This record gives sequence, structure tokens and C-alpha cells, in this order.
Amino acid sequence: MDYIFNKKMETLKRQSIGDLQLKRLKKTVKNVYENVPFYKKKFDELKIKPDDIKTLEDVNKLPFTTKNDLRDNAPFGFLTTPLENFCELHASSGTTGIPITVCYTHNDIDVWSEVMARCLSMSGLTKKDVFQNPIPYGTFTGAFGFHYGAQRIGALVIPSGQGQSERQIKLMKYYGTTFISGVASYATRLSQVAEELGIDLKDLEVKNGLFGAEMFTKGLKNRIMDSWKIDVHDIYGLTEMCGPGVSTDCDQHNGLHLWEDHFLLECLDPKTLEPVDLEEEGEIVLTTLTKEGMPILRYRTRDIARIFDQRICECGRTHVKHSTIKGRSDDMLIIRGTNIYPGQIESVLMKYSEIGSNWRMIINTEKQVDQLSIEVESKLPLSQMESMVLEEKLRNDIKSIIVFNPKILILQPKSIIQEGLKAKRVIDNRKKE
Ligand code: DLL
Repeated sequence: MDYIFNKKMETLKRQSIGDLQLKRLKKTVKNVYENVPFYKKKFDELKIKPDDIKTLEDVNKLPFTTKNDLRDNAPFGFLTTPLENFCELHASSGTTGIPITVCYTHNDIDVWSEVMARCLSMSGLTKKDVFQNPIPYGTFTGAFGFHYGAQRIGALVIPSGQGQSERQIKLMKYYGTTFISGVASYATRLSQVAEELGIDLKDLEVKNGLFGAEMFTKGLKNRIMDSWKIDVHDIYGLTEMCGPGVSTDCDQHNGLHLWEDHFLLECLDPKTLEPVDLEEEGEIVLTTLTKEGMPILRYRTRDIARIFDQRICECGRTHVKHSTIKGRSDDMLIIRGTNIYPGQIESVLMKYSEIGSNWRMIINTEKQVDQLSIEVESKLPLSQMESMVLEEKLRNDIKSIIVFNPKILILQPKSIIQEGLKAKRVIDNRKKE
């Protein structure tokens, strides 16, 4: 049984969670109505007032918030109080436009540390651990979220930052690191580097890892578990809510517990914006319940997942569980009329032990027909013959899920250069209408 960081809150009765959510929702709604012109205007357009929120179901009367709304009011238009009351600022990378800026009051940092401590405890971190944090310390929320959470637990934190992969492995050996964190694809990069250095990962002290920040299929998770011989947990979060710390899977590994005392979860049909049934796939829509400096109502995450119809878990926690994130609704590709999520492709690739963890899909138009090429690195150098045999197997396997024949190209290890923090799995060269 894993250790529960905040037993009282993590095992609250369902009724008490609901009561607390309603109380906090009302307070949040009043705060944004009175202090954020964007929301005041939206409430007026919808002809609603904070007092109209009488039950949790009334959340459906509230306006949505999108990434574009945040961009249009960047950097400080969503703050409820003057800048002098804030102590920290983070931002998304901004590679797809104006960065999303978020500001935290001291209390917001406190709440973030608490939810991260819950996620880390749930993944096995204790005060006896040596916690290495190979994530860039900067405006990206990742490193600081983990850092604050691990310190809240009392672990010894090594703020190693991202990059210099050889150094990361050497630090693990030198300091006897027992717990690692990070962006999912970087964990596989580190295992590759250890191999190159001739270090057997089994000889390190690392026992647990908590990863997320990007598509994290079961196949990739199993890969990390096998290569590192550690237990791996999945952490979900986003800049707009706090950063990492919204949800994590417990030792049952069958869904991520989302901290309902801090976030109100809806799962909606992205087209109709109506709730989908439990266990049905939909878009995760989140409302902050305890953020004081930059609360957000009904944030459209674009992340697709299912909410499970099981509120009491074997681990003792009572907070709702959701599936791993299937992908972002804007990542869904339509190729020759077939809907394809990159995660479906990754799930096939990761079944092959000869295949490395680095891959990408490239879509081109040739003679007015969409062509999908999948480039994937082999784990070890392969002969031309071996590559051809493997390509044929992959082609058949992938064809069975996407219905048409993709081109498959097996590349030598380390051929795909990753730019940026998160792996870029899709290169869509089709002309946009
Ligand atoms: O990636 C926060 C984070 C840092 C989470 C470290 C976990 C670990 P953003 O850069 O704002 O914040 O990106 C948020 O990343 O909407 C999802 O699409 C994706 N994402 C985050 N965690 C997961 C996960 C951080 N566990 C966006 N599985 C989200 C799948 C994830 N996708």
C-alpha cells in the first residue's frame, strides 16, 4: 500500500468532496467576476451572476476559457490582484504563438507544492529519497513543480536541470539517486546514454520515476520500467492549472487520481460541449478551485481521456480517476479519411523490442493523395536485410489499425535529432486549406 501524503484530504468522503468543491467554486466565481474584466464581460453576455451558481451542476452555466482567450489577454489580463501580490511567474514555451503566462501568489505556490507532494508520494517518494530532477529550471513549470513537491515531502533534491545527459547519469551514480522525474521521452534518452557509457542501469540505486508532460503510452511506460528496472508513474498537468500536479496514477496503475479538492473536472464532447457518459472518451475541461491569483473557469485543455466510474480505489483514495491522456484533440490527424492519434502508432512500435523509443510520422501529399511515412530508430544498428524484415512486419501491423499501407523507414540509432523539450512526433507537410 503506498503512503498517502495528506490522508484526510485524499480519502475524503465523496459527499464531503462535493460540498467542498461547491464552496470553493462559488468563491472562485465571485473572485473572477469581481476582478477579471474578461470574465465580467462573459458573465454579462451570458446574463449570469455569481449567485446563479447554487449546485455543482451549475458549472455548465459558466463560460469556457480557451488558450486564445489567455493569449488575447496576455501577459497579465487574467490576474485578480495587483502584480505586487505575486511571487513567481511561469510560461509555456510559446512555440505555437504568444506564450501563456501564469502568475502565482504565495498561497498558489503552497497549493502547487501540496498537490505535487501528493503525486510524488503516490509514486513512492519519501523523505529518505535522493530525488534527481532532470528538467530545465526556467519558465517551464515542470522543474519547479517537482522541486517544491519533493521538498514538501522532505526528500533531498538534486536540481540537475535538463541536458548534459552523461552528467545526469554520473550524478545518479555519484549521489546514489533513488528517484527520478521528467519529461517522458527524456527518460528513454537517459537510458540510451547510460548504455553508451557502459553503465548498467540495474547497478544504479534508482527505484522509482515519475514522468509526464507529453503523450505517454503504456508501451513507452513499459519501456522505461524495463530498461531502468524501476516502478514508473504517470503525471499529468498543464501550465494553465498550475503545471504538473493535476493527477497521477497510484500503485494500482489503472487510472490517474485527479485532485478534486483543487480542480473541478468535466469530460465533454469537444463538438457539442455536452458532458459525455462516464467511461466515454471526451475532452478534459478543468476549473481551478483554489487558485487565488489567476483562477480559470472551464479551461478547454483539448486533452482526450475517459473518466472512470469508480470513486473508491484499492489504494484508499477517493478522488476520481481518469485514463491516460489519449492525445490532444488538435493532434488527431485525418489521413485518407482515417482518424489517427500518434499514440496509436506508438503503441504498435513499442511492442517491438528491436525498436528504439525515438520515432516520428511525416505526412506529405503526393499526386493529391496523402502519404504517411513513419521513421523509427532501431535500438541497435541493424543490417539492411534485418531492417527490411522489420519494416515489413511494422507495415502490416500498423496497416491493421489505420487501414492503408504506411511507408516505414527504420533508421540507425540516434538519427532523429530532438529539438525542444518535448518530442515532436508529427510533421504534417500537407498544405492547410
Ligand atoms: O507539460 C506540465 C507538466 C510538466 C506535466 C511535467 C507533467 C510533467 P504544458 O507545457 O503546459 O505543461 O503542457 C501541458 O502537455 O495539456 C497535455 O497535452 C500534455 N501532457 C502533460 N502531461 C501529460 C501526460 C506541462 N502525463 C500539456 N500524458 C497538456 C499526456 C500530457 N500528455
